[in-house]
Amino acid sequence: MVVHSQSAALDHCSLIKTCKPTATVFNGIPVVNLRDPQAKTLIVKACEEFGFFKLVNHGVPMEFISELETEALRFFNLPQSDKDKAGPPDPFGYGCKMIGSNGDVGWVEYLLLNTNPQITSHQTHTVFRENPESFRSAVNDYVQAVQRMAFEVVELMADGLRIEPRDALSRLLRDDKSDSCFRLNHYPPCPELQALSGRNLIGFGEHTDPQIISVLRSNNTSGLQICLKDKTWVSVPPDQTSFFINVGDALQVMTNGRLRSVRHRVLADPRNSRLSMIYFGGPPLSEKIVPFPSLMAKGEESLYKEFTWWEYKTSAYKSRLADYRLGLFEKR
Ligand code: GA4
Repeated sequence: MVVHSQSAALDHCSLIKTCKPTATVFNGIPVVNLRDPQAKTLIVKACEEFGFFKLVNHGVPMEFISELETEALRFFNLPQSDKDKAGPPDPFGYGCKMIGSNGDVGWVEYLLLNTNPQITSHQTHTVFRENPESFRSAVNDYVQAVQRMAFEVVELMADGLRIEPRDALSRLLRDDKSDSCFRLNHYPPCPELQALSGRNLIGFGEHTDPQIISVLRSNNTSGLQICLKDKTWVSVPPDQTSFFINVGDALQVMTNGRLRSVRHRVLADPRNSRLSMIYFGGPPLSEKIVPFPSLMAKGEESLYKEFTWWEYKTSAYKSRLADYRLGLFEKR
């Protein structure tokens, strides 16, 4: 995304919503040390209260993180015409400003990638065709390490919730047919708009993630905000050495509403570019998304109608970013 002049920048911005940078910086984000013997209890508590927590001592090698950051920045710094060759994101590939296919826009450019090895040959021809092998290998090393860590996190969740067997969740993410994906988001700075209006551009509008779990890592530029239970928006202080874990809609249903999927958004920073990398762990398309029986109290009924991940995903992809997607599947 190359900004040539102030007026060109503002042209680009006209469709993108802005927001006063007023949300308070929140220092109450729960922090979980993956090696803490209490981790399972702390994870469940954080996911019940916020649907969100910060993970430290996660075991993902820092070199994988910095290699991918270098490769991703090299890609996003290419001329626009080169990046466009890796698009459009239908469903995987490079996208710029347009999010999904129903009219959502944001001050962001991104690469959406599949993590399923059966589909990656398609990516080889689109995304990685014009890019060095070092990019593909940095993505693979990073995604594999983050997946291993995510499997451990959801096993701890299952333990903490007394879901049996303890791999009831992780087996969905480990499955060869797991419908998981990976996203690199780049939010360029936009100083002109900030100077003129005192407002920040919305990089990625408010939404919940449809999958089971999302694992986010960003550079040290702020921008991520989460919505608390009382509906106030707070800014999450960035931490480039840690991961942030989000509960997704599917996990909210599988725990019959005990864990809540977190509404979040990203504001672009006027001065610094933000780069984030997110793994979205989803189940196989044919998987029924229903509450785990071992978690239900005697006589407790599901709050949701029965549906498969394919049905939920199809419905999600027809929705606008900010929609409350679970509403269609609630019993009432
Ligand atoms: C939000 C989470 C992931 O980034 C994503 C997004 C997807 C897209 O960018 O194409 C969606 C969005 C996300 C939810 C509603 C639909 C689909 C954009 C959109 C408007 C890849 C996903 O799985 O769902």
